[in-house]
Amino acid sequence: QSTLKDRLAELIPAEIEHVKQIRAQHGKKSFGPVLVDQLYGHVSPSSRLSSMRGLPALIWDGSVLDAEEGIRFRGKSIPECQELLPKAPGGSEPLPEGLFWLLVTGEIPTQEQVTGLSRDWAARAAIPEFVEEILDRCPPTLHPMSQFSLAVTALNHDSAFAKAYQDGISKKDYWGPTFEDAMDLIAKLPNIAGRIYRNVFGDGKLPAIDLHKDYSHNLATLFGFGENEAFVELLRLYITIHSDHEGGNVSAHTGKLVGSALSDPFLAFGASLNGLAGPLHGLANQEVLVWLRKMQEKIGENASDVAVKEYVWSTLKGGQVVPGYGHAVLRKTDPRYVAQREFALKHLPHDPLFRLVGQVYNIVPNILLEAGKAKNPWPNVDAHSGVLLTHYGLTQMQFYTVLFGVSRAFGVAAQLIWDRALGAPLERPKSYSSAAIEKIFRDH
Ligand code: NMX
Ligand code: MLT
Repeated sequence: QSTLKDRLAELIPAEIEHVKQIRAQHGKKSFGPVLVDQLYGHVSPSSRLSSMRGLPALIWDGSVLDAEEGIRFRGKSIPECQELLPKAPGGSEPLPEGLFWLLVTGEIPTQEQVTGLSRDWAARAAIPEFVEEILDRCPPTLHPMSQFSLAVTALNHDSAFAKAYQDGISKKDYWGPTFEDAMDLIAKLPNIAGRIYRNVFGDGKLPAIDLHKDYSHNLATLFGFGENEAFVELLRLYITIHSDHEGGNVSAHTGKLVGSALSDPFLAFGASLNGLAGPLHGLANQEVLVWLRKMQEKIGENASDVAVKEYVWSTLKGGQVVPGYGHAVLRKTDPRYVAQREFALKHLPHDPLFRLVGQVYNIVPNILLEAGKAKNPWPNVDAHSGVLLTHYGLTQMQFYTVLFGVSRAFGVAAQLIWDRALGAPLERPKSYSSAAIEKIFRDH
């Protein structure tokens, strides 16, 4: 059985040649015009082209997002991944270990290869004592995402890449220690996330990682839900669908940008987490639950459609966004929302909060269309995730984005490995002053 690193070593030379070929054939071809509006971002409600929206600027083979169809991981849709990727014994959701193998190699792994990854990550899971101390000293009032980012950044202390760079590693070998750091990063996140959860919401005591269990099972155990097989299955699905969303989203792009300075994967992913912590990106999963709870407080638990409509309008009239709705790229209901809805229909069809989410789904898109601003009135991944976690007892909504972060590490780590393997250079787009724009176009 080849390990992931052996398989990568086989794939990299061919991919370097492949990229050379593409560049020789198409390297000097234009990819279309860039409008001045795209540089400014927010211009005016009537001629609005958001910041760099749609600007072709990045290469990432791991996943591609189609505005109508949603995400495909190495060409595979979410239902295809659910069907093809290996599962836990007795389980029906894909193991995220398999998704990582797919993101890195483009290949569906065998059950043995996936078990090998589970074992490898469990063996690497311990975090340094000083990182435990950093977390233990954080006030419980510090947002879990800030704690998460602090701890991930601190893992840079033991970075194989940073050390190899100091020791004078050759460029062509960068990917090796990057791979080791990427594996360590993913492996150590459960202990970090578990510690934050137990410190902020529990008694600070943490069970040990089981070397024979899969990643999601260990993660669930660290939160105290390891005995609940349905919750473990939810985590498997959750991590898989949140792992990657092509290269341009804030967290993935930030990781790539920071990694391009040859900052190691811990520093790069720490930066990703800071982007994910924003309410227009990953924090939206927390915001959805906060918004739903406020709605329930205001209009009661079994409110009429009319009352829900009024509440949605009051959100918009208050100059706020409806969290969980809209997307920078998608123009249809997010297939990640659909996958979670199907999970809910199978496991918790009568949950009252799930029914509220369904009611909101029937109401919000029409209101956003009527309001006329949002380019996409449909729900995104965050509209659904918190309801599932709440159902199983993980009710602490401030923690939800940490779970998104654990998942997003899979995509960012895979991308960092390939960026170093393909010799991706320092990212440095050009910025212009308004005076320069006026000068360039004076005679046009
Ligand atoms: N509620 C109210 N207004 C909205 C919404 C919404 N859900 N979505 C977009 N708009 C507004 C947006 O604020 C903008 O208004 P203005 O011109 O006054 O600035 C206008 O519609 C046009 O925005 P778009 O071009 O449709 O959206 P953009 O690509 O700039 O932003 C999001 C995309 C996702 C940031 C935006 O849809 C949003 O704020 N959604 C709510 C927050 C959310 O769910 N974020 C999670 C995204 C997924 N993720 O996990 O990262
Ligand atoms: C994501 O998963 O990163 C979000 O849907 C945001 C995006 O794709 O821009």
